[in-house]
Amino acid sequence: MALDNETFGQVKDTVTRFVRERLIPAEDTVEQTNDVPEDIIQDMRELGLFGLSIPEEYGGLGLSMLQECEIIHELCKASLSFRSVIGTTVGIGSQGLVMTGTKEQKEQYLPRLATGEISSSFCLTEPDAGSDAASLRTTAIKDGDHYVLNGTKRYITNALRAGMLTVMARTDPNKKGASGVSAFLVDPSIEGVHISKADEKMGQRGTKTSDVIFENARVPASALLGGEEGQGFYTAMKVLDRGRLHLSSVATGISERIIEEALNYAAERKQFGSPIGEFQLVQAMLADSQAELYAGTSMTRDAATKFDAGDEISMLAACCKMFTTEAAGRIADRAVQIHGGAGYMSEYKVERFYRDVRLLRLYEGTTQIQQLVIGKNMLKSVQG
Ligand code: COS
Repeated sequence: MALDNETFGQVKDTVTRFVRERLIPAEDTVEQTNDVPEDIIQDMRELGLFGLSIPEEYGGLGLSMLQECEIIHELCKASLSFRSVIGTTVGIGSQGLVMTGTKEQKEQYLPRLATGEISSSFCLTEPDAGSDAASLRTTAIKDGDHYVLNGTKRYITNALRAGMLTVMARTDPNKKGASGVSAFLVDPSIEGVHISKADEKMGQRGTKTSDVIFENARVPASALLGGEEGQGFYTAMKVLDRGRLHLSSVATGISERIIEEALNYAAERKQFGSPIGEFQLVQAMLADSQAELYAGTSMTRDAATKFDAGDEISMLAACCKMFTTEAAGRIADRAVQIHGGAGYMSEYKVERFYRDVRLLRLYEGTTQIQQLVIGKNMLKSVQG
């Protein structure tokens, strides 16, 4: 699925304008209030941003992966909290349903997700199951025509805003690994689901993560994603493969913005009688950042194009996520360096962005997990 080029061009122009005219001017408010204003979220609904990846037949824009990456790159030229509001609905929260949901499940949730009437979250991580996702302990035990969920999910982005949770839980506690895990679509307003207050974080103020606790939460058997037990972990992995391309565009978008901040500062700030951008050591930092941005956007475009063609992209997505998020860290660090002492002051945006991008190397799989995925796939290609 993809939008025709002309309509896509219009959507992209609209997002570019929205970022410049609405989001960037609201960045300080988000930082001060630790929240994204409701009128901005309403504008995002009206622009169709919640429905970027949802098929047109369910009311979304039905973008291809390549198109989604381009829009996310544009959106992430503003503080990352804005993208976070739509991020789980566009990405990991809804894509299990899009990929493997039954017709009834899609009809139940996708139209409301596409308009932003409800948001979704992806509940995989637990207090004792982070990188080792297959060791998750939340259970979903069959009881007549229901499943009963018990367990705790941690750092769940947008759980406080969600109307639908995609929850990975163990339906067969006797099977310890991946094959005992199933996925469920859970309405968080049902009895037995508790969402904790938002976590305090290093950066990305305005994004909301919390614990989701299940205490004998009864969901109908029809909530089992795809109607099949034992598929939850595999679905989660496929969702994360795709999510890592989305996140690579988050990294390249904010990197472009950070370079712009550093470049503008270097062109204006004078020392030793000249703008500091005219000094070769400052140019070297700018050049390294620009080359890394170009490499990151090019590889993400390439992998997204291959994803759209139906190729297997686990390894490429991990390469993109690892490279672009590590590069974003270096780019933010150089931008602070170019700003000198000013770069450490919250008055300048690079101080904030430096903290914000630190998360990119951690969530949806740490850099070390990406290395494992790349290494395993490389070996598989020679060992079969
Ligand atoms: N697509 C489909 N299936 C996949 C897959 C993928 N990308 N990756 C792995 N699988 C399958 C494997 O084929 C294997 O299948 P079998 O049970 O039939 O053997 C199963 O899943 C388990 O795979 P593997 O043995 O590689 O699992 P491990 O437990 O060793 O680890 C990693 C897998 C580390 C890659 C996984 O746990 C992971 O991605 N962890 C990070 C989790 C993460 O990103 N968390 C962030 C939470 S969301 S913000």
